[in-house]
Amino acid sequence: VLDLIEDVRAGLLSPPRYLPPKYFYDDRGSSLFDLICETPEYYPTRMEDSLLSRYGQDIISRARPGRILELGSGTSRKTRRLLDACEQLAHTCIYTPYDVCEPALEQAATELLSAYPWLEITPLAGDYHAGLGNLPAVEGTTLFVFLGSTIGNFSDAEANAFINEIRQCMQPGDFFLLGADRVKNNAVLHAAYNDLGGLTAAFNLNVLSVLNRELQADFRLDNFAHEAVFNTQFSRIEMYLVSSVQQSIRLGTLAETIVLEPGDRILTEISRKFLYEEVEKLLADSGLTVINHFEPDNGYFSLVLAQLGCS
Ligand code: SAH
Ligand code: AVI
Repeated sequence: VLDLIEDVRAGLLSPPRYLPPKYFYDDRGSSLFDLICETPEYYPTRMEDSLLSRYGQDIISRARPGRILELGSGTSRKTRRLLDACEQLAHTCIYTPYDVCEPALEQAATELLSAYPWLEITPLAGDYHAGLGNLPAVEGTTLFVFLGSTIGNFSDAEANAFINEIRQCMQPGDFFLLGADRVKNNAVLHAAYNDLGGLTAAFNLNVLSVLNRELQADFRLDNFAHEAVFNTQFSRIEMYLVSSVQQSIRLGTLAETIVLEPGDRILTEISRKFLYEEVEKLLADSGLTVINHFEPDNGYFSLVLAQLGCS
């Protein structure tokens, strides 16, 4: 809660209002994200999953990881494609999922253990911005994995800082597998963040329930509307909660009140869309060497395997 108090003080009390995206992911938020992944409009999960199926064996046979360490693993559903590849290649390893959402981690660990009895799972619960410095050491190569284009939820500076931090944790010869969503037709992007079933809207609004619960706040969810628009200039989806009425909201724990007019907005997430070269640049800027850059025929998504050189 201390992080949340600080982040709400910094971002929510005065315009431009914003919240960091990690607060979406309480138990309900993670479940809603999972449902979003199954909507016909949200293509990134299917695209990445099929790249992982198709190239999983290439990735595992190249990296031969002693450990797969996944950042923001959620339910680890797509990671199964890498574990399938391990099985096909008779390769065993340790899997370390790292996520801020403990219920998702627990569920993933239980399900993976029954599907892959040979797998050793050592979950890490917490904020990956805080704890990367003291990862437990393991024998052999580590394959760091960051899927789902979660990198797109960071600003350029944050993304560079984050990949640099990972690079600091890497031993020479370690690998990094990054999934990143690409720039594409505006209508496709818009639909992906405005699914007709309203799941993205529910996911967005759920962050207000988190604030209500954690900060003794009294946000009324029906006083807000979901808005997600593609900002062409910054090449990113911007997701907002827009106040539909004049309202004041009490934040009990902070002893603060927020007053909102109709149309006032809270930025809850950015989701950047990258060019092919930009994805590679993110990795190269941190001193990583691109080994393979996988993409589907339509260029909708990038899955890039990179390595820290042994020089
Ligand atoms: N990798 C999965 C889930 C993506 S959703 C996929 O590709 O489908 C983003 C995930 O990152 C969520 O599970 C969320 O709980 C986690 N997450 C977000 N911010 C985090 C943080 N600061 N530290 C650790 N995990 C975080
Ligand atoms: C996790 N993250 C990469 C998702 C995205 O697409 O930015 C979260 C999401 N937000 C709305 N829909 C999905």
